[in-house]
Amino acid sequence: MTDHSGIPTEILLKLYVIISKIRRVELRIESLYHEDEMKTPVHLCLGQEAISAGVCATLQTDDYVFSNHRSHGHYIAKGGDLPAMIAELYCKETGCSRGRGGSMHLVDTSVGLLGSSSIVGGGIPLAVGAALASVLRGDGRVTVVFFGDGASEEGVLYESMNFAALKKLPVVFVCENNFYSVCSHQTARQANNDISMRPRAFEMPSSRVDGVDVIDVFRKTMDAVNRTRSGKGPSFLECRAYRWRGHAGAGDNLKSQYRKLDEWDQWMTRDPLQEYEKALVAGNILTEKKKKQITETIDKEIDEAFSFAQASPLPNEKEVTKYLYS
Ligand SMILES: Cc1ncc(C[n+]2csc(CCOP(=O)(O)OP(=O)(O)O)c2C)c(N)n1
Ligand SMILES: [Mg+2]
Repeated sequence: MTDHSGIPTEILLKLYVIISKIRRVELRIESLYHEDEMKTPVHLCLGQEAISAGVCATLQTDDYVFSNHRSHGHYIAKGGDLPAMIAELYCKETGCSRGRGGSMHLVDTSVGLLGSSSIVGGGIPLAVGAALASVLRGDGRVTVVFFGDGASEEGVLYESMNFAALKKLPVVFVCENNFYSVCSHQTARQANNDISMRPRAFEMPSSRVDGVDVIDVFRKTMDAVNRTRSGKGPSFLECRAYRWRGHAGAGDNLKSQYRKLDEWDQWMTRDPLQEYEKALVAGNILTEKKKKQITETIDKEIDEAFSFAQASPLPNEKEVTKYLYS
């Protein structure tokens, strides 16, 4: 684990709270999903929590984030309203997209989360557009876009990187490389699997990040965000971590045999939450008492969010097309 010295205790604890919160929300969704009351596909980000937490902790509330189908961690880390997120999963009128979007279309403009897209790669050009708007308005905001290794195969990424580099736009491209696009391993899809190398064709700074290590994520994103905020143009981060569950829905899909078991075993030795917890305890930043307190507070928040969602009304049948763009 990367050394955390020099990072204020308040930030270190905030990172811990966010990783724990994402973990516990995802586990709760997973445990209730079989009830079939959440009428939405879900793409859990278990195993990838440190990326959302480390990236978003470098941003200000009014900085922009664009997310993808695996959106829960991004939403929570950017400070999105939890009851509204859970209500969206239950497709309720009180959801953050009024129950019309479900898990893949989370949005909370009050904290700069301008949208999530189920179109693989769909958020990338939107993020570049938002960054261009920030330059034209002179608002000093930074935009971050999260996308997967599968999205890195879409042509739109290369058009977008070129334009962002040309115009020195304040955008940070964050590729979450979990090695799979649905059930296809990266090596079965990409001629060169070093994604971090590709932005260099546009003379864009790019780093490989250990996406299990929240401090590595935090430090490298901080460099990229500071650089872009000072007008020096975009950066690219390839954050490597492992998707613990199947592509969509609850549970793992080891039985479908598209993963190699030794690969799985190796990644299961690396838990972003446990590794960080161990480092904080060793650094006397986290005590058992504090840990218990954090966990209890999060669980209470989750209980309330689910109760709110379950008790909320569904959209009125006559209004299902309201708020939809056509
Ligand atoms: C343009 C487009 N192509 C294909 C799909 C179907 N699809 C949904 S998710 C997904 C995998 C994306 O993989 P990756 O970008 O690595 O994200 P991950 O699911 O691993 O987080 C695919 C192919 C889609 N939604 N949009
Ligand atoms: Mg992937």
